[in-house]
Amino acid sequence: MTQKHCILIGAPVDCGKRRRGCLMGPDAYRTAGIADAITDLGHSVEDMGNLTPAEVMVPTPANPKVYKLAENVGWTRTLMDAAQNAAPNGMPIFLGGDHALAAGTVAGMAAHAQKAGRPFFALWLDAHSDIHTPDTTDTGNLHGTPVGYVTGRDGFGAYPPLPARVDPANICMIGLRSVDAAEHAVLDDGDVMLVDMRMIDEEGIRAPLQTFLDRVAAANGMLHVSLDVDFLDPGVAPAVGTTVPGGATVREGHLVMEMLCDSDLVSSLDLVELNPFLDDRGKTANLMVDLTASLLGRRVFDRPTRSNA
Ligand code: HAR
Ligand code: MN
Ligand code: MN
Repeated sequence: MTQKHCILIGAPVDCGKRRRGCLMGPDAYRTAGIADAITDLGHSVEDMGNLTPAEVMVPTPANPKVYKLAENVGWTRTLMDAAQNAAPNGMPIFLGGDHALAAGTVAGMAAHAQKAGRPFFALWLDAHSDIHTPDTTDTGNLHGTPVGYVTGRDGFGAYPPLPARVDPANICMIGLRSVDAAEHAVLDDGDVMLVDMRMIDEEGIRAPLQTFLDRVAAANGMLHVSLDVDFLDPGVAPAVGTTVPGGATVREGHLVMEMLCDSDLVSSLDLVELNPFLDDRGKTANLMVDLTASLLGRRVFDRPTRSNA
């Protein structure tokens, strides 16, 4: 892949759900050596430190279950601006923080792509589809809503106006195994490319990802990758509040990242939902850093390993 300038942006967002701990995520990635892992691969890196949410006033949400609306809206404002400011200078890597942060990062990167005159695509690696709205969420946890926001669903009146709506047809979700009824209602007849765990069991993870990447390449698109810890199986990645059994293996995770590297299409990355309070001696933070390294070119061999005979 081409040499990158990686811009680490700490987003200690912890307001997207009730269980606390994701605020420690950015420092866990730093402790696990994310900056050295990147420079060891020949890229340059800068660390912007941790951001804080804008102070905003919001109306009382119609759905009384909605948790910490103002803080979520403030983070969205802050991260939307941070993404648009960083993207012209390199590849932003957002160190989460829970998945509520993606409302801001994805919207900001979509706005950047629009300014650059390029179509925008998003790859959502997650057990969950996160396409609720503040009105449809059963839990009130807004980390279940960022895809709803960026695709322009109704119900986000308290949020910043979307600078660039993301076309659902330009989103691919891989790893799905926990989708709520209200999410099915919008996904079943919609345009999002859905790759659930059964499909991965039956067909492997390579074929559907390649199909999506070919589409991004054909459109000369910019690709944002949002990697939720719970995409991975909790046996290998326990440090997450929303564990769902039956997730991706370590090798499936690496293969995705290696294919993304080969494609050279990725313009930005979210690392989300890491809760270091729940980790087992840093194993999840280390795995997330290793996956990032695979995305940026770490390989067992630098030459093709299959015989051409
Ligand atoms: N669908 C469930 C809810 O809305 C769980 C959402 C979990 N979302 C996280 N993890 N970002 O993907 O509460
Ligand atoms: Mn998620
Ligand atoms: Mn998830």
